[in-house]
Amino acid sequence: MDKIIEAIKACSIIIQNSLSHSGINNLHGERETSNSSGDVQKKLDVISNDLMIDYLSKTEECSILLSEENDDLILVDDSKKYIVAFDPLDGSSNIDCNCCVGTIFCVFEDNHSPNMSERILRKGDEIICAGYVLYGPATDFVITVGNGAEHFVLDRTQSKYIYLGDIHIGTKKIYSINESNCENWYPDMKKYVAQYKVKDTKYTHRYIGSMVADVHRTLLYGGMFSYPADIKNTDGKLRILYECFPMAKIVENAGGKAIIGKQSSKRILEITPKNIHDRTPIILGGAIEIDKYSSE
Ligand code: AFP
Repeated sequence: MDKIIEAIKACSIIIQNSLSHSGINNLHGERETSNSSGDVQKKLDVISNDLMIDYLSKTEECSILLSEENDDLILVDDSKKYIVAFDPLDGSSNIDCNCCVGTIFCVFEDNHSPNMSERILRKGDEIICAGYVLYGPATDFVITVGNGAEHFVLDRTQSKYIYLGDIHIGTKKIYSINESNCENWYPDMKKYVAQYKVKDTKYTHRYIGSMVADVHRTLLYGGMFSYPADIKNTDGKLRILYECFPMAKIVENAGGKAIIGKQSSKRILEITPKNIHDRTPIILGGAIEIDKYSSE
């Protein structure tokens, strides 16, 4: 699996460079295509996706790739050991205004089941490695392989990641959610978020609208991040396989919790998706914040 991690690090350095020069190189703006989710693709979404597929395929360790940008699975080499699910450039609507975006991924061991669904649609608890890259003022790489969540930062002069330490979820009082949807939330979510606004015990609100940045802040500073279900988007917005699973795995291994919400305190990692691009509502963060949620 080392080669997979090295490939993702190598891609991230190229993506970081492309992002830094995207204005100069006319890489802002949209293409005329949409991805599997119907989202309009940004030019850098496509560049990052091609890069990830190319580098991961060349590791000779991947059997199957599952990307946000591809409707179907990408069969690389049936005989190899690992399945990698990834979102090459999450939060890309933030690129043109120079806000943080990220790459998210997780790895499963291929069980080589003759039934393709059983092979690729696996429970989150089966993930053996998960991580993300945050392209911000610095480029941060966070990864979990087994226990703990390790934090690296890119030394741009040497194109090398430097280990900063392990992450233990912070304790600051911050809640992070797109409040413009509050009218459409279900009663459990309205009740849950109301607790963060109670006089004297009130939390601060922060929301970037870029999952990697919002989750990274939640990990380092503390609090909770949520993209809940509502009456318009009954499964929320975020994808299970390559957005919610990796983040849930990292948050749990950093000492936090990640649950579905929507009348359910079930762990995100207990979900088994039915389709590659399935969505789930999510609430993640410190144990104190997640325990405030009640499904009633
Ligand atoms: P884009 O990739 O279209 O920018 O969407 C980003 C994202 O999938 C995720 O990173 C954010 O948490 C979430 O959407 C923000 O969605 P809202 O704009 O609806 O709050």
